[in-house]
Amino acid sequence: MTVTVFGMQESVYVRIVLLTLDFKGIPFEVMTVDPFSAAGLPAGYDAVHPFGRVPAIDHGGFVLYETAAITRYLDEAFDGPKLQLQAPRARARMNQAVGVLDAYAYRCWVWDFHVAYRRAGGQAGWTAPAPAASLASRTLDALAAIMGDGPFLAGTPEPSLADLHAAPMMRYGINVPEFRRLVDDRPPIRAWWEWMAAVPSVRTLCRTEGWADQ
Ligand SMILES: N[C@@H](CCC(=O)N[C@@H](CS)C(=O)NCC(=O)O)C(=O)O
Repeated sequence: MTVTVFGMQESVYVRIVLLTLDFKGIPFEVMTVDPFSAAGLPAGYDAVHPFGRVPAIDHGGFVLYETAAITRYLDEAFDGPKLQLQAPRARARMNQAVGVLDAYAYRCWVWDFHVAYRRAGGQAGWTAPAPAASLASRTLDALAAIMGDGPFLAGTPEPSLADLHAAPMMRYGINVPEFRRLVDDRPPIRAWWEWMAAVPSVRTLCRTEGWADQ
């Protein structure tokens, strides 16, 4: 049964769900909902997502919002590679990485770096405000610490939901030269991104129209 995803492809959180669907091999369709469009949300969308955000899914009448809930549901309800670790400590590390990404990395990497850089015209010498640069370093250090010997973010030999949560945020952040230098300074994170960036669905689903990804 096809999963319907409500959202738009530019959204980091929608991309996380789309990557999860792709890694699991689950058929899906996207129903475009863009909270940032001039037209606003479609009538009735508050019955799908009471906070008016994306993504949400509909799986045979089971409607669900909140990305971390959606990805865990998709992993558990469908066959395909298991994207959650079974061992309690490994699962805790995976959930910890997702928590760090949501609470500290998303706003910094996507809005304070990528969006601010683009709004400033994408100039080569652009620098982020000091608090954002500091937070970017701390989030990258925190993820490197969780990752340990890696190669994936939960410290595992195979990708997990943590990696799929991080990739769309990294895609946006790393387009900014200053952010890219911070990643280059952390070889395990750089090596992780090299692997993720080469995944076909990361290349296609995390592509921004009209923007040359670095
Ligand atoms: N906690 C939500 C966050 C989703 C979220 O913030 N989505 C953004 C797009 S990436 C959105 O819908 N923003 C619309 C708005 O802020 O009005 C989740 O995990 O799904």
